[in-house]
Amino acid sequence: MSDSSASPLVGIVMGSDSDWPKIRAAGTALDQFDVPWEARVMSAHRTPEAVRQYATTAVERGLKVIIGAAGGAAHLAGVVAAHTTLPVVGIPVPTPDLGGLDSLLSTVQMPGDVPVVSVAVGMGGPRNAGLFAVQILALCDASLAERFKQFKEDLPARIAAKDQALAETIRRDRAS
Ligand code: RP5
Repeated sequence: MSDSSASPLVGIVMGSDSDWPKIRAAGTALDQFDVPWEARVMSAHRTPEAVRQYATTAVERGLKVIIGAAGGAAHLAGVVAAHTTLPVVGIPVPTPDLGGLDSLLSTVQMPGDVPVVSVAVGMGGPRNAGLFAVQILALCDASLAERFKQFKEDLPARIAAKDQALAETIRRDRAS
């Protein structure tokens, strides 16, 4: 768990509190690497002034990366990117009506000169947003870079353990 009193390096903004259960894996990934973060609810459409204020003051408040999550007409990450020089990662939130394709397209189809990188809708998307922020921070933090390298090196062993556990489950199922 990261030190919650430390100044946040990553800002997670979301269009609605209803997004949080779908994207909290981003915060969990940051906690895994003890990266301090904050999370805020604000909307490109419902509270445009709050978004502008947040994005324009992000650098002076010490943030290094902003993660913007929204669903439907998901313009939050793009509007944040319009107002800051920080790298912005978009999380397209799954939606009941169009399955998140709406969120994906409105997050990812940015015009030139205003980059937003987008992670996947659902699946590992929110976790990857957190991990991507860790990778950005690790460029200027040798100890974080070492931890991320160790994390990558440990992945094959974790998958091998799952492979073995699955073989054991199948063996037991067949025997019963
Ligand atoms: C978007 O509208 C939010 O990001 C959320 O995904 C969606 C629905 O918001 P609520 O109606 O649940 O507040 O702006």
